[in-house]
Amino acid sequence: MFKKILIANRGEIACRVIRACREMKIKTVAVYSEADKDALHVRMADEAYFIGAPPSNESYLRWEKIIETAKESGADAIHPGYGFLSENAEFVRRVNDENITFIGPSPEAMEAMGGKISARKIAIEAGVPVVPGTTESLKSFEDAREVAASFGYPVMLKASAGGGGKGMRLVNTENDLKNALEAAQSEATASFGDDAVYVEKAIVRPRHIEIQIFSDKHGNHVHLGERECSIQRRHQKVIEECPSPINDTNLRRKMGECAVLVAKAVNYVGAGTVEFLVSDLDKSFYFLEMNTRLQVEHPVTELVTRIDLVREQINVAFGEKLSFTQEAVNWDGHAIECRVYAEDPENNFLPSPGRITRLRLPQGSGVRDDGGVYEGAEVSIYYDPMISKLCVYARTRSEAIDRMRRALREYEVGGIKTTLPFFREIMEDEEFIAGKLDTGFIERFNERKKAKELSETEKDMALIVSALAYADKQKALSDNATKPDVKISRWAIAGRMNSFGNHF
Ligand code: MV4
Repeated sequence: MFKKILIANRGEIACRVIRACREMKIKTVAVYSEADKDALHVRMADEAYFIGAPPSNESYLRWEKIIETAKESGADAIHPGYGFLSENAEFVRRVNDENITFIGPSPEAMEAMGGKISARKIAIEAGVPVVPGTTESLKSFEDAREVAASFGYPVMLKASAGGGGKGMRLVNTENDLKNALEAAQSEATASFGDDAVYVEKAIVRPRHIEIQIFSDKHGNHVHLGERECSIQRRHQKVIEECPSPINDTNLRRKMGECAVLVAKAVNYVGAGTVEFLVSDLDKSFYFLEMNTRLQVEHPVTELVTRIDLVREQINVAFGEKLSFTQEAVNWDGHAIECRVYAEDPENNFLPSPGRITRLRLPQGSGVRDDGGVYEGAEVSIYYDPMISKLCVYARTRSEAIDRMRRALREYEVGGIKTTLPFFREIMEDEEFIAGKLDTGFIERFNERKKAKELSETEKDMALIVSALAYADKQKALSDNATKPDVKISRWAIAGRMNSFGNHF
């Protein structure tokens, strides 16, 4: 087995990888920027090396510095986590050139899936359903108009190099096409240095469901079922679950088989995720793209399958066979993840950096919190402001929701604003509870919330009016009566405190 692994990342995922390494008796090497001198991953690793200034491109993206650090520390493998260098094929080649093992797929597989157009071609070739659309970039507005007309509106324009909704435009009518095309192309050029844009038929209110796949270097490919990821804000996932509320054994098997076909087509190695859009009407599904990394939301799959995905990644990268067969994978119970961010939900989710002055983490049965901070730690402005992934696990979805409510109530963060209050509201939301999840969920949730707040204001006003009337009446009575001597017992005060000593 590897003796020492360098983790080319920070935050919760660096801590997650260090934990797996420790269980496997593998030494760990952290790297850190100026902003992360006191970060949790630095404290947890066996060794830590300074690699540069706070901005990512001066530290966590400096592949030459990272490879040099791996050599200096004697690491025999590099785990990239997610983000940063995790899907950079050139980095993988440089790592391999130094006889260091990159924990992940080959650079060829990464490149094949890196472009959406290339990924669509591979999926079609493999016999996997893709969203109806083109497999060539648009050459002109005329070209776009003909193609869009042939699929019928609404259509989606998507940048081939795109991700995170960048370079993506929904087009409802031909009148909007010209502006949308120009906007998508210029956004794609600015973000990715590649103006290739293609057309897909727009699926109305789809679910976003992904399949976890795993492959070893011996040609074994398996799937670990789905994750429901429909709840997104600005193309960032906020809540994920396993299983999907619309899951059934047949759909899971069919989607899983398709995901494995895609993995086979690129000789995939390691952990990967195949994303699909799913229509609620007939449960038809369409390949969207493949992510060639470990994903943020991997813990919900781990909780339901009880397979440690990071341990498996390390084993497979070392050349071992998968530790399980497809038949041995079984799914039990229900897991939900909330991504806790240092953002202010009452202020349009503005980042809320600063020192965490108080941190109380939820504990107890069925709770897993993958965090990257501690009480006293500083959340900086330089990186993604996710501070932890709160996951719960229970027998059923309904019990998992109860447990998530309880865990969210225990979770206290002081000094910075977090998205915890937002999750507390979602866990009470009727559509969430009913499992009616699709890409329009957050928008509808916000509308329901606004409507509810309006009716609350009306109730408050009615309450004020009746209180004033009551006060008038009391005053008239007290004019010829003596004031009673009211004593509030200590028991009554204690009864008005919640379990953490705070007044209601
Ligand atoms: C789509 C779509 C509808 N039709 N593609 C792709 C990347 C993801 N961030 C958003 N994507 C979408 N692609 C077609 N052909 C709708 C979305 C979409 C979406 C998907 C999942 C969760 C939330 C979403 C919010 C807006 C749009």
